[in-house]
Amino acid sequence: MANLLEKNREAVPDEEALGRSPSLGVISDLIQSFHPNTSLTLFRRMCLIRYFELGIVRAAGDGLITYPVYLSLGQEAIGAALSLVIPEYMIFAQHRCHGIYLAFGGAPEKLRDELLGLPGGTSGGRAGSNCIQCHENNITMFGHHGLIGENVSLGVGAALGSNKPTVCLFGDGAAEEDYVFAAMGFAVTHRLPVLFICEDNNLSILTTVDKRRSWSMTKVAGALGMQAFETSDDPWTLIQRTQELIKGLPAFLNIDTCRAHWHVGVGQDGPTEWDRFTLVKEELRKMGLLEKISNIEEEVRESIEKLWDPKQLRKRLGR
Ligand SMILES: Cc1ncc(C[n+]2csc(CCOP(=O)(O)OP(=O)(O)O)c2C)c(N)n1
Ligand SMILES: [Mg+2]
Repeated sequence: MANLLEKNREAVPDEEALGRSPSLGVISDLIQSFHPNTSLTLFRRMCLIRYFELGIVRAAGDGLITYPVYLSLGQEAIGAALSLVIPEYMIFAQHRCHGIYLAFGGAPEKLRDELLGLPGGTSGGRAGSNCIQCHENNITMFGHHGLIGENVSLGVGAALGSNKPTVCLFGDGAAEEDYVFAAMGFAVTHRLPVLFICEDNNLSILTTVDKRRSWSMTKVAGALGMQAFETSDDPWTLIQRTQELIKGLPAFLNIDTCRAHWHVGVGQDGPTEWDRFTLVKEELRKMGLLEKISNIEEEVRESIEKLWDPKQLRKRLGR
């Protein structure tokens, strides 16, 4: 067994041997080929996710949110980038999905109410953070029900039945569930229009990938017969890669990213390996967009802070 594991490790390609880094697979200077307005929209969506999630952290600290929450802080670039390329896809989301919901245009008030357990929530306040549904604002989003990776099989089935373009999002932990491979293989055999996205934050609760497996999900997806890329969460690279991949579905993208808060809840273990939000701001600053991004950030921060105003929340909760 030990020999087999050693052999598999040797087979890991050079770029993966470099390990996790913010520059893994990143296409340099790609930002310059984008219209500034696209980059600003991208940034606005990242701000929306970041400040919404920070609102949750505050509300939980004030004792106003008492349900479990799965935060997208640190992983904002993924939803923001995908929402620009595949806005009309059916979405089969995992438990950590606030960022996807918000970036694709889900109403922030409804997500807030869901987390507060109020009837105005996405599921009338009865499903909670890990199961966000949306069937309005031109979004078709199905939430997760408890078994990690189940949304991959469900999404493949929905694509088979409807032939509608579909995106299945799952974590690096969910990627290890047997039914995920089976569903991906089925999608290849039947040429289904499914984009598989692994939000690889290198953690399944608290266990890092190297302690859980000796194989690469990107290689497995490639071996099943679909196009597969590995990259970190630079949003411009994500846009470019997604545009390429959707020309020939099914396809797979493994995105190295960083979870800034605990698996569940609002606590933090320490600083993340990288903070994509700050890196994106720096890129935009270099493009001469500092004033514009400062205004966008301020505007989004103010509007989201109103949404999470503790006085209003207490009133809504009848406290
Ligand atoms: C089939 C199944 N096994 C185990 C669990 C317990 N569980 C819940 S979340 C989780 C880790 C998920 O990690 P990952 O898929 O990487 O998503 P992340 O939380 O990192 O975004 C596990 C093991 C579960 N919900 N379902
Ligand atoms: Mg994970």
